[in-house]
Amino acid sequence: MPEQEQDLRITDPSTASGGWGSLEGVAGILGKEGHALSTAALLRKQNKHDGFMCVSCAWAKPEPPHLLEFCENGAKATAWDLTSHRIDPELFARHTVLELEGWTDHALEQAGRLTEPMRWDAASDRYVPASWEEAFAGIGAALKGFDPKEVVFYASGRASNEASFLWQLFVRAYGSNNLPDSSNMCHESTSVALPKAIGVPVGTTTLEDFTHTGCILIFGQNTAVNSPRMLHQLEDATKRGVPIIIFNPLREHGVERFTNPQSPPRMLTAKSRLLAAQFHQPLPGGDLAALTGLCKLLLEWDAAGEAVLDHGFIAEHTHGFDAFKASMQRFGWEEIEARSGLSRAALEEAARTYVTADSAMGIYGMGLTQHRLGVEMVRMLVNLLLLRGNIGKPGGGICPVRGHSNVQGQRAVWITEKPELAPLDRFAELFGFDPPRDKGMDVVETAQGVIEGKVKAVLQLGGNLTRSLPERGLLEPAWRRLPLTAMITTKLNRSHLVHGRSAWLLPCLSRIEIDRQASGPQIVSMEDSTSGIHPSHGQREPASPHLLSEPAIIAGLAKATLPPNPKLDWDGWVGDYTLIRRTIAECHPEWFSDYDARMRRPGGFLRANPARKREWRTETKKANFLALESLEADPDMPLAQGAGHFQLMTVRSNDQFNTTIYGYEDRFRGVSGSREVVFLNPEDIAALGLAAGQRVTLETVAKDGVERRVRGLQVVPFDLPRGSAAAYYPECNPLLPLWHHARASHVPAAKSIPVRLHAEI
Ligand SMILES: Nc1nc2c(c(=O)[nH]1)N[C@H]1C(S)=C(S)[C@@H](COP(=O)(O)OP(=O)(O)OC[C@H]3O[C@@H](n4cnc5c(=O)[nH]c(N)nc54)[C@H](O)[C@@H]3O)O[C@H]1N2
Ligand SMILES: Nc1nc2c(c(=O)[nH]1)N[C@H]1C(S)=C(S)[C@@H](COP(=O)(O)OP(=O)(O)OC[C@H]3O[C@@H](n4cnc5c(=O)[nH]c(N)nc54)[C@H](O)[C@@H]3O)O[C@H]1N2
Ligand SMILES: [Mo]
Repeated sequence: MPEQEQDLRITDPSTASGGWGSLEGVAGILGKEGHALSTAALLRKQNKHDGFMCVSCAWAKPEPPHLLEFCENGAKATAWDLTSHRIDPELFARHTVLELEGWTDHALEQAGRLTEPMRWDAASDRYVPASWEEAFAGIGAALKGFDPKEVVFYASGRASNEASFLWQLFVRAYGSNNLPDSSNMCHESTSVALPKAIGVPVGTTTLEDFTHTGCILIFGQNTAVNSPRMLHQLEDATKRGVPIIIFNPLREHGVERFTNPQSPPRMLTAKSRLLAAQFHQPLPGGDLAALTGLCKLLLEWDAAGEAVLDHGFIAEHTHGFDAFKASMQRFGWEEIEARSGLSRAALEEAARTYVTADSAMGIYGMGLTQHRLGVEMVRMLVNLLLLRGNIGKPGGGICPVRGHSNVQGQRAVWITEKPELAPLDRFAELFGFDPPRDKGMDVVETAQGVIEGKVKAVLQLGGNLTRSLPERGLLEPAWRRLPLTAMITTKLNRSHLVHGRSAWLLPCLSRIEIDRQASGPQIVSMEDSTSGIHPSHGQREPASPHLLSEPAIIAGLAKATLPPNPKLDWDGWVGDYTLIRRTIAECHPEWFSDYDARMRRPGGFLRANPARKREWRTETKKANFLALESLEADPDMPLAQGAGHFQLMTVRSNDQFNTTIYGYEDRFRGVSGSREVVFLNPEDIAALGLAAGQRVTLETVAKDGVERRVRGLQVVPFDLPRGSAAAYYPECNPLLPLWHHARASHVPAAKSIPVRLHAEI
């Protein structure tokens, strides 16, 4: 069995610097996956116009690109996809599914790429090879027997625009809007907050803004780990003297310091540079109060005669300012300090820097969105920007840093459970079927439906839901009762082992591989965090001759499931993906006109964004301030007050991509050998009589009668506020109750779980 975790080692994280390690580090990654040096050459094609778009994060791709437009984590992701390891049918012949369940998440994926379609055989508890024809016919026959409203079609944010468009078209033609995607666990708080605030569901900043900005605010986004290429822009800004102000309960040393390894000689010699001008450590969820404090200071200073607000912008472009201002006056400093965990002096320092700059950007990630009031937190950050006209001006804007490499694009091509977001009338006109108009299920509703037995089948275009969803204790047994699960996937993961009573694995090409169809090799496209749309050209021969592309698998499923309809030209689309892009453009010309030609230009193209031009497509036709009702960021948290109680944030390490665990080294946090850890403040450790390395159990504090525990976590001292704790996702997902999600967006509140800690004997 492949490599397992070893003993925990803890080192001083303050000596770690961000950036992307050394050439040696990258070589080590390639070596582990059995790569020859040719992969190192391939990395030079990563995120380049004539190359392929990285399968890791969604950060923007500059034009012209840097010499090496990839980072350590991007290199890991490429190596992981192009591994020389294969899971061939013999592995399944040797191991029952029950045996494979004993493997770690790391070991399952490290075993290599899946090579042919497989069907679970109940009699032997083994996956056995099946032909594509059998797979499509089997799944199609099953789907025809279900009520479409009982079937869920999840998409994880990696699939291309072309695959995603076909996926939602298939699902809607089948009769369902059950199209949840990874965004539901991620930036859905953004997709709900921003349309109400500024009339677009996506960020307004572009790379260009980094070159103009006077100040950068970062809330709850771990740049060095999750979008490392942004460190280029942050470093350039720092060189221009632009202050970077970070709000994060955890002292994330990787974001604070950075080593730029752009040229090989410098990689060995480069010194780290301090990026952060200020690092504030609020309590988890304390951002709501911290942002209130910042806004309040601006309002107070302006009232006292300092011209810190952009009154012209507020008058011309915004709505709701007076109600917002009144709401800010309701909150006193004592409450702001207590709830944010930050002093008034610290907030004054940040506010002073913010008002001194002519323009400022608000960058954020899961530290804001994955809270009970995640939507309100995003709105408060917009409020702060609106006060100084920092939306739609060069160097200003809101910048949600997206997760998966095409999660933003998927939503743009209508992977959404919300029917009002898709051009359904246009679909009816173009494709001659009547798309369903009722709301579909998001991921939380899907999990609830599975637990209650109302969902009959889950099909996944990527992802690993039994690991990524909350409430694992109730979910796993319910998942096994599903009549059907079918997974379009590249590698083996736990959701393939915790499967339905009939189960299929449908292995697909990685986008880094050459995708040959009737008209020749195909290119696909994705949208980055700044709405930049780029082509991606496959580079390598497929991992196996039996793999199909995602569009081809979706078309196969559609043809086996749907009644014939000449307007749904599955074979034509699969034969030539330019026809898919043409169809997407016909569905929404404003965003996608001339799609194919525009994306082939160097740098691709930016999808239209009216808010960038201060054109507000909101109900009021203005940018809307939100008046805040309360500073309580988490109505469930009073449950967790008392000795041994903590507010738990689940976070990512530098050695994972979501549920894909590359290894056991989180060098930015000084932890290696194990992921079974909990980070605690040294004073809390002392107060509870604990010691570093000691094993503890975390138990969720809730009054719903459900027992949620994770045992055997080792204590790691770390610089974070007292009363808060951090541990890794997905290992700690059994602690996250399904009902503990953002009120307005249903994003699981993974950054604030009320827990009690017990020492283990
Ligand atoms: N290498 C790598 N890259 C990735 C991913 C990966 O797993 N690995 N995942 C991708 C995906 S899908 C996503 S969504 C993004 C996620 O990227 P991020 O948005 O960076 O998400 P996290 O790492 O979950 O958490 C971000 C930070 O929020 C902080 N935080 C936690 N709670 C709070 C809070 O209450 N307030 C504030 N201010 N900060 C808080 C944590 O300490 C952490 O540093 O990254 C994408 N890129
Ligand atoms: N507690 C807690 N829970 C969380 C989070 C958290 O911070 N804390 N973060 C949430 C977030 S932001 C997200 S985005 C979700 C992610 O949740 P998911 O989308 O469910 O999970 P991933 O780990 O991104 O999916 C990994 C799997 O995708 C498959 N895959 C990889 N590449 C491809 C490909 O090219 N095509 C296809 N078809 N399949 C492929 C592989 O089988 C791989 O095992 O998790 C969420 N869950
Ligand atoms: Mo995400």
